[in-house]
Amino acid sequence: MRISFRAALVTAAAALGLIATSVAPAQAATGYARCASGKFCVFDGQDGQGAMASFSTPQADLGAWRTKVSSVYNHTSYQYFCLYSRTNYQYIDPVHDVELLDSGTNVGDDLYYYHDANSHLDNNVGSIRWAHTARQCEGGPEYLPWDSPDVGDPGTPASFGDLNGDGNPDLLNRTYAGRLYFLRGDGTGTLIGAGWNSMTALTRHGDLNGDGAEDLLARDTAGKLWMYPGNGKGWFGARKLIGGGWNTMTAIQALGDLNGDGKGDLVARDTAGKLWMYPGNGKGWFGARKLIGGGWNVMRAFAGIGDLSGDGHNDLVVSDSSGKLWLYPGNGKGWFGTRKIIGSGGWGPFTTLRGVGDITRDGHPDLLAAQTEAFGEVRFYAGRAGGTIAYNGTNDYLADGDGLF
Ligand SMILES: [Ca+2]
Ligand SMILES: [Ca+2]
Ligand SMILES: [Ca+2]
Ligand SMILES: [Ca+2]
Repeated sequence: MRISFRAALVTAAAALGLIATSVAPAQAATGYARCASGKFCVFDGQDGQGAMASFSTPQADLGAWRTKVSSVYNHTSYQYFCLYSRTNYQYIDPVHDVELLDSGTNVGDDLYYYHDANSHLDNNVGSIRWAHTARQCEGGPEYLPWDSPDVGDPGTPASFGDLNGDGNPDLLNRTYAGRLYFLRGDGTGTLIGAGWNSMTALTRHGDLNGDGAEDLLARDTAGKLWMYPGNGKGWFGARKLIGGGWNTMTAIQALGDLNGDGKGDLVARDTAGKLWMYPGNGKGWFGARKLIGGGWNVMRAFAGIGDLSGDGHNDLVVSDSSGKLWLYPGNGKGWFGTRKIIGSGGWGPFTTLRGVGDITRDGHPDLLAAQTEAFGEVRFYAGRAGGTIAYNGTNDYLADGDGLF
């Protein structure tokens, strides 16, 4: 794992009360406010003072400014700015050779507080560029380059979790910038669209509108639930409004067919801890909901896993507040049989659980567990006969703001 150099540095600076504010000075003529919209600006004084140069394209070599930059201001639409003490964005693995500025919280800053693996950045910036994710500052793609080790292996092709119908389960990655990518498991990603940070919940698994392709559900900040019909190629058609009032739900999980009619269903937990089952009608929305449980506020992360227990009915995996992991076996009638513990503890940090289909091609669906905090591990657990799971390796690490669905 790469060292979270920036995170450590910023945390230490915050503890010492050293983080500079981004408040524009009253006199715009000499401060950060001089930096025009769309530009990245460098200053030879601290706090936006002194001479200024502004850029709208990446600079592989800052030239005469290499020994002058003491403060910077990000007025671009990119969340990240990447600063390198060397030219040509040189980055040395495994130690970060780059510093990142996040326009969301730190649009202007003095370089006095920053250094990379080579040297201090104050009066020593060789190259600059901007990015949607921290991953790009390190020379990677914006999206999580998920490379499933088993893609293309022989064995039974997966159907659960396969958005594009090639037999390999897929993931969706929402980046820090709210851009949604389709990850097919071969390390590549395809941009689906931008603006997805307006969604407070995303969930998929199962065909909701009866065309055979897996669909996506998303709740917006206003509490509206939208259905994005999968086109079977890894992206989605025009969304349709399912309904409003979904902000009363603290968990929303699609899990494929739960009641045995072949149509994708949904479970949702409300603020009172009640668990509701929304039966899909096969047309893209849901019939009358049914109460299927109470006391679910102790549950944390949810995953529609597919049929882990091996009885032909889709199941639910959830972690609880004590860090245990539970399998709730679907009974094929729309609710669950007696739950079974499949993880005795330590699941608390894994705030993201996802059913990822059968990536190991052994007929048992597998589980993804990720620590959503910055730079967290993405682990895979292989489903086993009898409804158990076994650790199957760490594939990747999340960057700030990554969501996986
Ligand atoms: Ca696929
Ligand atoms: Ca569909
Ligand atoms: Ca159903
Ligand atoms: Ca089952």
